[in-house]
Amino acid sequence: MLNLRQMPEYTFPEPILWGSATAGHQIEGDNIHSSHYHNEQAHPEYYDEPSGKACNSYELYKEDIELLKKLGHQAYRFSIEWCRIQPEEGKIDYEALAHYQDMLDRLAEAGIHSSVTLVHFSVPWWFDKKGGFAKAENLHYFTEYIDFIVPKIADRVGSWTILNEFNLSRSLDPIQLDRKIGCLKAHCAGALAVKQYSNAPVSSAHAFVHQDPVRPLDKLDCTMANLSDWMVNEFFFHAVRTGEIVLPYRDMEYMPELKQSCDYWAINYYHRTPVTARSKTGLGTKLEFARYKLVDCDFGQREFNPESFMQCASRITDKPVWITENGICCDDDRFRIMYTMLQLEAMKMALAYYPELKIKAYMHWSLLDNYEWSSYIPRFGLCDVNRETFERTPKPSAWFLKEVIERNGFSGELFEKYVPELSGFTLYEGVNKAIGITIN
Ligand code: IFM
Repeated sequence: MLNLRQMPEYTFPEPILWGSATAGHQIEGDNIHSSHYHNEQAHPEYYDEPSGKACNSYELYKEDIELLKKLGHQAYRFSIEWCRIQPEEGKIDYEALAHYQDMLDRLAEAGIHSSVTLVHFSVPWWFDKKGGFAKAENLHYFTEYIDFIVPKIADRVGSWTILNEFNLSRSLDPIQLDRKIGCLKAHCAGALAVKQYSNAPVSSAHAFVHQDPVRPLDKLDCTMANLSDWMVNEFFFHAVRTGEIVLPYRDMEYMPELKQSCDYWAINYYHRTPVTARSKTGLGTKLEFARYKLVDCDFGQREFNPESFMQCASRITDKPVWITENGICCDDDRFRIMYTMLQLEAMKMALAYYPELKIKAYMHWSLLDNYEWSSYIPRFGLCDVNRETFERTPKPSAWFLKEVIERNGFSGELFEKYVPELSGFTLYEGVNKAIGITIN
């Protein structure tokens, strides 16, 4: 068993580009022209709370860049909100453009690599109303936007992700399939358009969730896990490797341009999904020992599962891998440090097991405690954000990561420095129920 305190000093064999990631809607605040903001107002019943002012980063972006500097980050992944640039169909907001240009300039001055996401879930409300990416005839709105924005910022962007995590749905529902195909085509069109103006590497961020059969010897569990894996993961890798768009109950489409659409694999890695044939949803429950919640709400991404990173990594050795998100939501920051240690160890082991694997970047999700799409309770941040004053306060995990960055590695002694003891912490079992467990 791994003793985190006794792990030997390890330096990654190649320099890794270290940093953190955020997304516009989750941190900027008052994102009033976005689909998400609209839905939060129109359907409060689906949300625990609205995003409101989020972390007020649209105003405080200079402060955020100072924070990145202070924490030693070499790269910052953030998204440009399409709906701020085009709040209405056919209308450009030049002030918003100047805002993002200034942000990119300041990041460049600070020597921080800008990793720009063009669509991190939220899109303009006017585009969503037309059916968004699920409608093939809407694609031109996106490519027109790309042709506008990219030349205005290309000289300052270090790397691109066109879309974020459109792979996630396992659904066979026709609209979901249309959306997935639409996103794949938008990714492809976006990547090719970006390449006309920029030499910086391009990809789309893939939430790589290992689909784990609950009973590995059960034929139907494995069949379901394979199907889920195709729906969530492999359809994307397959499309980019071969140009074939292959989804169930659809004719295959061949788009040779897809083959040039990713220079690297942008991987958001958090956890795995247990898959079972013995439930209507196909989803297995988390194992009993992973049942305790690290935040006071029901939230899936709470599992420590570095092994499944190894399984994912073994499948993506054919292009450089950038970890564009990785992190955990927890109230007790010591869990974040533990989780990150285990992830670093998994990266080390993956590099040792799969010599062809190239891990080029690691961006922690997230710089700030931010709006987790429905609630502020799951806290992924390296920095706490005061919900009234918006003051940012780095947590110990932020200083821990700073030292990882400085060494391009990690050690048990570093862990010991930041987590001298692990007792007296709070876990939650079920909704709003704190339980006491002591680990010595
Ligand atoms: O907050 C999200 C992010 O927007 C996309 N990836 C997963 C994160 C944590 O849930």
